[in-house]
This record gives sequence, C-alpha cells and structure tokens, in this order.
Amino acid sequence: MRGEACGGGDIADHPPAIESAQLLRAYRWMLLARQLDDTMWALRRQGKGHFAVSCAGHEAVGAAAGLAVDLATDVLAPHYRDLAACLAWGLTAREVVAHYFGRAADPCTGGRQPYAHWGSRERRIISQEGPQPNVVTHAAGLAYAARLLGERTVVWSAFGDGGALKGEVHEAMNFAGIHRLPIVFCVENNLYTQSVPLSKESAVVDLSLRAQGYGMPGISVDGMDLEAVYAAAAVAVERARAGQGPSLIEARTYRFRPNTSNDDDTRYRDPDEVDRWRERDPLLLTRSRLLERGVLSEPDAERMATEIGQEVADAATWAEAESDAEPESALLHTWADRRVRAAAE
Ligand SMILES: Cc1ncc(C[n+]2csc(CCOP(=O)(O)OP(=O)(O)O)c2C)c(N)n1
Ligand SMILES: [Mg+2]
Repeated sequence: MRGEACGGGDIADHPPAIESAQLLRAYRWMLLARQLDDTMWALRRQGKGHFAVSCAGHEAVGAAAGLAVDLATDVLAPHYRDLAACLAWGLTAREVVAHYFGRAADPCTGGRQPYAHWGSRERRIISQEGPQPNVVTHAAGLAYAARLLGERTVVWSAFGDGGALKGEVHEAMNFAGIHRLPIVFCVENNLYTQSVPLSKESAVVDLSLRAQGYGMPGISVDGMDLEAVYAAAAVAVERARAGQGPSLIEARTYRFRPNTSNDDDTRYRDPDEVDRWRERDPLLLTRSRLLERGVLSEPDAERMATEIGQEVADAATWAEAESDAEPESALLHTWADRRVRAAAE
C-alpha cells in the first residue's frame, strides 16, 4: 500500500530511500521487541510474570520512528505497544523485563505501574499514563516548550485508533496545528479498541483525513511495511524540524495477540482474520527484504536470532532474580516525599 496524502500536504513527496545499514538496525530492534514480547507472554502463562501487553504486529511503526528521528535530541511519547520504539530510544532488554516484573530496577516506573507504562528521562521517553491517550496533550505541550526554548527537538507522539477518537487527541492536534509545533502524530490503527471494531468507533475509515481539520498534512501508510512508515516518518520529522509544523501519519497495522494477557480475542475476532494479517508479519517482510538485497544471509539471520534469544533469556533470568521495589519507595517523587524529608531534617 502506498501512502495517500490528505490535507494541505507535501508529506508523500520525495520519500527518502532507506539505507541497508538502517534497515538492519531497525530489524534488530523489531526482533528484540518480538522476542521480549514472546518471553513476557510465556512468563505470564507460566504464572511467573504479571499482566502482559503485546507489541506483536506493531513493531515496524516504532522501529521506523526510531530511524526517522534524531535519537540524541528527539522525544518519544509512546503508544503502549511501542516496545520497538522504546528499544530504539535506548531501553535495554534487562530494563524492559525489570519493568515487566515491577522490580526496583524498573527504570520506567520503579515498580509502580504495570507493564508497558514506558518512561525514561535519560532516554527522552515521556511517562506513559494509564488513561488513554492523555499523554498526547503532554506531547504537544513538550513540543510547545521546545519551540519556546529554541530547541531543535521533535516529538514523536503515538496512540491507538481508539485513542485517536478521544478528545485529548483533538485538543492536542488542534493546538499543534495552530502553533505549527514540531510534533509528529502517529495513529497506530489496528482496527480494534479492545473488543470494539473501528466501524463502531469511526464513520471515517481513513484516519489520516482528520489532518485536514487541523491544517496539517496527513498520510495513511502500510504499518506492516517498515520502509513505507519510514518514508512518511522521515518527511514528517524533517518538516517539523524545519519549522513547518505537525503532521499526522496513520500506520495501518494489526495486533496479533489479544488486547492484553487478560483478554480472550476469540470472542470478538475471527481467527482467520488474525491468520491473514500474520501473513503480513512486519518481521517476515523486513527479513525477506534484507535477504533479497543481500544485506543478510540466511545463516547471518539465524545467528542474529540466536544472539537476541540469548540476550532476552539473560534479561529474563536476571530480572526474575531481582528484588521487588521497596513499598516505601512509593513515597518517592511525590509531595509526600518532600514533606517526609523535610520532617526528618
Ligand atoms: C481513559 C481510558 N479508558 C479506557 C481504558 C482501557 N483501555 C486500555 S487499552 C484500551 C484499548 C485502546 O485501543 P486503541 O487506542 O485502539 O489501542 P490498541 O490497544 O488497539 O493498540 C482501552 C479501552 C484506558 N486505559 N483509559
Ligand atoms: Mg486499536
């Protein structure tokens, strides 16, 4: 699927080609994300781990974002399925599994929040919130702050199709359009909001059309195709950096697993539909391209999968043995923390 531009945009013009080394780099993030996902899902099923939220099917979107931005300056306001993006922005396998287990070593929330509540000040990842998709308004605020401070930062703000239809996204996109903020909005449209199909949430199928209402360009791309997302993302990021304002990308994707490990998707999705989408698995598509272009040989691909498998197994063993966050640490980083400290001094 080629992207179609909507609204006042030049976002589909001159999409940049992806270099082989970049494709390989992104594939590594995607494979690491998928293997971590498989492991956390299995840990949950074994009764060892907690609630799991899968990224499987969404990996190309976050990996494309990681390639398109400047990871040294740009900020990620992730969707909760953006494990691949969080890895691109610098989270390690050990940190991800420590977050999953709610260990003291969890760099995202220090064990306060369930899995997929990303966040890291050092890595420029804004804290994910439970209520969806509130973080989008914070992302727009951050882009506004970057503008006021004269920084070159671009913000990548991602959310689901269900989230996209809520008021926060309207407010954030309206504000960003008015002030021509350096932000890219990315709706990861996987056709469902938990068990509710998109047709019951939106009368408009092309979610990128909404860009017109905010005076920004919009484009719909195949979210399973890393290169298609990258082409749109690279142009949108450059527009934002050049002071030309925000863009909206609709990445059409699919989640292969249930909404969370607590969900039974056979009650609302036809398993044949899931199988059809699995044929377009973003990892398989990217792997085939790497092989076709001679960037990777079959033995290289196998070696890479084995190495990543070892990295994930090490992360899981390490995080499982780590200690839980101390209950008292819940008072840190709060007003109460300041009061307790002041009283002790
Ligand atoms: C304000 C709010 N309402 C409901 C929920 C419960 N909830 C968690 S995930 C989810 C589905 C969101 O769907 P979508 O935005 O399409 O993202 P997807 O899970 O499909 O990637 C819902 C309704 C929530 N987290 N916050
Ligand atoms: Mg959805």
